[in-house]
Amino acid sequence: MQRDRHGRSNESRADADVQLAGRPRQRALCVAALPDGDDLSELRELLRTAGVAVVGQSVQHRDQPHPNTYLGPGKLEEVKALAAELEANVIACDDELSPRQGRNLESEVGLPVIDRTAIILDIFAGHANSADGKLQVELAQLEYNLARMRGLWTHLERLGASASAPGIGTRGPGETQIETDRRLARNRISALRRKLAQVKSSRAVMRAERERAHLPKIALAGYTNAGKSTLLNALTGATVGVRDRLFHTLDPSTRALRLNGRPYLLTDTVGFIRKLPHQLVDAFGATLEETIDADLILHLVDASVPEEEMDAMLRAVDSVLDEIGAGERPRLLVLNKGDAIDDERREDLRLAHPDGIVVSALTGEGLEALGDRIERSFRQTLRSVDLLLPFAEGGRLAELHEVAGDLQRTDTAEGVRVRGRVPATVAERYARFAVRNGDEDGRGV
Ligand SMILES: Nc1nc2c(ncn2[C@@H]2O[C@H](COP(=O)(O)OP(=O)(O)OP(=O)(O)O)[C@@H](O)[C@H]2O)c(=O)[nH]1
Ligand SMILES: [Mg+2]
Repeated sequence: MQRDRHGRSNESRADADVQLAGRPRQRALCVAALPDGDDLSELRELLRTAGVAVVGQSVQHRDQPHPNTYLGPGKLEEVKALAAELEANVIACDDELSPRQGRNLESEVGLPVIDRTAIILDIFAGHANSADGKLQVELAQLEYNLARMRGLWTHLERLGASASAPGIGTRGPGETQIETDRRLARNRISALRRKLAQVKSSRAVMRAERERAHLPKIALAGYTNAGKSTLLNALTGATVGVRDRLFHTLDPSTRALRLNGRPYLLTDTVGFIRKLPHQLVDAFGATLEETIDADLILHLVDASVPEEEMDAMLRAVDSVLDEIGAGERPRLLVLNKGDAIDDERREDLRLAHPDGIVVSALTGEGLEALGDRIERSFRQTLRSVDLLLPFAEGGRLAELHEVAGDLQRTDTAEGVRVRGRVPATVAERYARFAVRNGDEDGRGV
């Protein structure tokens, strides 16, 4: 089967095209203001995922986008002509546009403009399945739209103010409508925030239940389409949906994972992207908490793409992890799609990322080694614990046995005294049963 550099097969692309057939086609001309280069492949991929056809692209090299029109005046003329020639009916911009830039660009080129954030929000809206996911997307979309309404409103306000004296009759007729819309949007935003807060607390309950199982938690994080869901399936035998499209997974799913008989919990969640709209990071806070909470983060990256592209993806994920407060969590770099790279690239990867581990979630290559690395990283944190489990907590003993392997147990009058070595995170969760702190006992035996 032929694959392109994204490891995508021709067949799966054909599938996507078949699915799109029958839908009214938007024909987009992609534009971007970049310091250098002209790679808009990701924007094209986003549009493909959103079901929009791409008819061409135009890049202007500038250090910063034009503050009023995004592109400079000369370039705007060129884009207008190109759009007419290619029969584009929409302009797609690779950055989030300020409300003003969006408005001006539309009127200069005479076509509707969609920016990167709107495209990503649209994809999220199409992929959200669960009730939570839908709420989160709606919130992000409303916030995006509210900012644009405000832009329009200030614009009209300025028109009104230009009349002789402000007062009754100077307010544009559109303004009151917009104020109403804004008020409705704000009310809806507050309602959504309240609902999401409930979701968050019920998630916290679920998490607390899982924590009662005291299992070490691992989260998959990575750029969208890196293969996170494929890896979850390969490691746990789960059947989480996998598709060659961006942002296929929006809802977290957690599965039990066993490595050499020891149990862990593995969570797959929403993918990251460069310039991830902050509205989404905000709205998906509850979902992303699964990542923040993990004892170990597997940072998965598609290693089959060129080095610079891979670096950009690694950096994008790092910055989102920082932003959500997971920057300091222990991390393991997993270089996926090893089946799609040649020996030379493999060697380059080994030199550039000595700590990384090459795997293929598709063929299973490297998964055993990955399992060993996961185990090792937990083993490095092993701490001695000396616990007294009251008889009423007898069920925990079995859990502890699973996580710890060797346990010394003695029955006493108050309960079962247990000594053994467990990963630091597990030790913390059992701290309240501690007879003596593991640290006093001496680490690293
Ligand atoms: N060649 C190759 N393709 C892979 C591998 N792992 C995943 N893929 C493909 O990459 C695409 C994306 O895989 P997913 O598992 O859906 O990726 P994801 O990271 O969960 O993506 P999102 O949920 O969209 O963030 C699919 O077409 C997979 O078949 C791999 O090891 N090798
Ligand atoms: Mg996925």
